[in-house]
Amino acid sequence: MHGVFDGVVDEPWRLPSPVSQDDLSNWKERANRVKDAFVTAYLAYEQNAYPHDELLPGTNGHADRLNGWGATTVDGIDTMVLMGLHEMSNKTVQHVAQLTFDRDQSVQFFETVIRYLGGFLSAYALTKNPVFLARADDLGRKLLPAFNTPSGLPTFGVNPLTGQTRSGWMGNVAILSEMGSCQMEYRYLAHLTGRPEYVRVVDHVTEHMRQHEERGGLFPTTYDLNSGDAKGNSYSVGSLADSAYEYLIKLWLMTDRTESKYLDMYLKSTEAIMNDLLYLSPARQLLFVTDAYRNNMAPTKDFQHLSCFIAGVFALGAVTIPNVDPRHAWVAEGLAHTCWITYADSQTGLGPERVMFRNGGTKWVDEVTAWERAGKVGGVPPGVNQTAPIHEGEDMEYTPSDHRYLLRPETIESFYILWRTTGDSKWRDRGWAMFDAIETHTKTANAYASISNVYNIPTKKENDMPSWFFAETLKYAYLLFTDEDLIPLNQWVFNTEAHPFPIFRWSEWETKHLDIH
Ligand code: DMJ
Repeated sequence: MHGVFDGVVDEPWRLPSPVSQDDLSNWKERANRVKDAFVTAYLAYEQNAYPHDELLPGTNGHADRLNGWGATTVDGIDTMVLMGLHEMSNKTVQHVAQLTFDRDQSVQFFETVIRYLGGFLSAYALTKNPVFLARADDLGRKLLPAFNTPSGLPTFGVNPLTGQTRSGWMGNVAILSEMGSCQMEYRYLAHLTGRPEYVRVVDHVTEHMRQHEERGGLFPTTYDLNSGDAKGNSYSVGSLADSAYEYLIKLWLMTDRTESKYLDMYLKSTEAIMNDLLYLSPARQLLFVTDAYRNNMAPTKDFQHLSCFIAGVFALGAVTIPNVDPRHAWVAEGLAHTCWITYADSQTGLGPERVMFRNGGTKWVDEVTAWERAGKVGGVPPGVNQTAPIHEGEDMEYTPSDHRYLLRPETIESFYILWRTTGDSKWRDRGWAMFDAIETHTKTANAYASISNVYNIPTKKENDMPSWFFAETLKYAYLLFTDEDLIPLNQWVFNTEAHPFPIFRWSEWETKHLDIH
């Protein structure tokens, strides 16, 4: 089994064999509980909200914040397939087949790419039903006008019928997470269709990012759509930024580790993240990732649930990058632990949307370097300890600044990747505690709902059940508990909405025709 402190890369990957036979029935049962949760929630959506985007679980109403194309259905198809819910997934084919995109409406480019395009592509990859590919190709083409800007960076919104673009709430800028999270989808689509324009538009964006690396590998969070100049005031791996970093390593993995430019960018980025954005809390030695101001690199000390995905990204790099610095595995372990602590410290066992660390805090890179120089006393790097959750009256060292739990996936996502790449069963156990808390504290009469405060019991339910609950949270929980390795990480790579795409290699013809370089 691959130990997290080995810093060894296996060729081919040596992924752990899951669990001992003794545990089998227990975990199978747990996986089935997740499947039951999916079925319950989806049926409630189907009965009360289909074909709209999302169920409003408090009123049994519906919301159409994601184009009104049935986001919950499309986001959920691959989860249905993986859970073996074939009757349910077969029913979605008809829904997808009748979707047309010649609609005079403005849609959000990023959300449409990661949820709908990503959903169609993974549904196609898993079922080989050509309906999904046809819709993906149609949608991919209709969204292309988003790139018709002087800088070539995509706009916030685009009208799939007229090609008219529109700016979003931040004005005439491209947001880092949005411009950096369309490359996997369009490149895989180009592989399936042979259309060079798909590669051309997204490779231009990645190249733009490469030319705007700062501090060795960080990217500012916004860019002027006309000049392409960086405008953002901060660096972050959370809101406005997150998946742009995730896609660097995933682009390298998706084409079977053949395109080293993505690995180079990823290694530079992670080095810069480790140097500039990682901090340690003084007492509990909790490793956390925070934003820093671009002008003086002062940390905001803000720690977001959204940022918890990056523990899984570091874990993936730790087992796939040849001779990678062992710090990558330590960061994965330490950050995932802190994400867990924010869950385990709370009354509900669910993690808040945001917390603010207090009382100073030191840069992790300085502490770890000092620890190494001093002869690695104790054998465990700073921030990689396994601190227990807090007891009544003790200081958490952070103040919750947004108390909600929005059924988000990032923490369980990282646990799943850590479980599959390290074989350490604590990630599974913690994931189970998390799912148990979801069952106990987010369940409504017939579905599940975001909650307004993870520190108050009984919980107040919000009238909201996001489609990512179906695409990501329940999928990662199921994959974490099921013994069968349904999506081996050396054959598949997940987009940022947890839609798995197969790892492939460009053929010689594709390299020329699609101008892969
Ligand atoms: C999802 O839509 C995606 O994971 C995205 O990258 C970030 N936000 C949500 C889930 O929290």
